[in-house]
Amino acid sequence: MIFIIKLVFFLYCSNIERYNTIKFHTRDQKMKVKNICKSFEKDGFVLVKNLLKKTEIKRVFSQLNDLINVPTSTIDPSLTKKLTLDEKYVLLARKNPKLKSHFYDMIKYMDGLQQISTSKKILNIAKKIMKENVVAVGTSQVRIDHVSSPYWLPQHQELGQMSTKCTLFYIPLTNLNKKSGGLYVRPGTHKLGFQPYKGHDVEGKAYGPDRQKIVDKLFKKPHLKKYKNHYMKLNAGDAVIFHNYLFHGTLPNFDKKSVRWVYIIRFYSINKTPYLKNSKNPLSIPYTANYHLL
Ligand SMILES: O=C(O)CCC(=O)C(=O)O
Repeated sequence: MIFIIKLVFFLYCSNIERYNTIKFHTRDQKMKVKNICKSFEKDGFVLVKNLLKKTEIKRVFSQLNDLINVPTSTIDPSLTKKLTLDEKYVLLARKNPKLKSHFYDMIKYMDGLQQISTSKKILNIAKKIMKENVVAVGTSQVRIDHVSSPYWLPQHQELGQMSTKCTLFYIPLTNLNKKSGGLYVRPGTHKLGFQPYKGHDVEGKAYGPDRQKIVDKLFKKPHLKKYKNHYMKLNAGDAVIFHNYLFHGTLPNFDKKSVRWVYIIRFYSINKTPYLKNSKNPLSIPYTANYHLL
């Protein structure tokens, strides 16, 4: 725990606005997208303010509430009106963790979220960044972290996906700050390409928090020392768009009063999809694959 608190402090100290931040809802969209692509290429990520409108976020929360009412009413139907969405989620996690997971699994099928991931503005950015006419809209999910949830992820590159070329959109649906944690990245590391380290061939969640120490050790090597961690304070609707080889991780939510809701969308390059190139390849690239050879 002390290690995590130190990490949060360190990340805050290094939170200098050296990186490009682009405001989305202003004139000259073409220029904006050009700048987004430029920053993405240089740093491996770009922060786009206000990518989602307030109305879009409101709609997602309204759908999440409708969705969670179904399992919540199995505990007590009157709770659907009495409790907030956060309260329902925490209650479900405590009283029926299996049904809480079913709620989580169903989120990605909600039409409100699918509408966002296939919206013109988001697809246009993804295609321009990836320089492709067709992209595969991959697994999108809403990550939910409350104070005792163990799902925050030590730093990693995005492996185990459909394609070796992938662009991620990390979009908080609630404001994030020092307490509620969230995403941090190591700018520029996308240019390193695939970087193997002890345990990279195991999914982050399965490997456990020791993964962070291994990654920190990797970045103590003389040629990697220059890549420092960077935390961004994000508001609901902002987006961090980042490259799959950019080292990134999340910090736990220390805020007892609020649940962290973050929408994540992944876009894949069809040209870098091994499944399409060899009949023996599985749809998702195994973590154990040698990414240098793909
Ligand atoms: O939101 C999270 O905790 C994890 C996000 C992330 O790093 C990922 O999905 O790869």
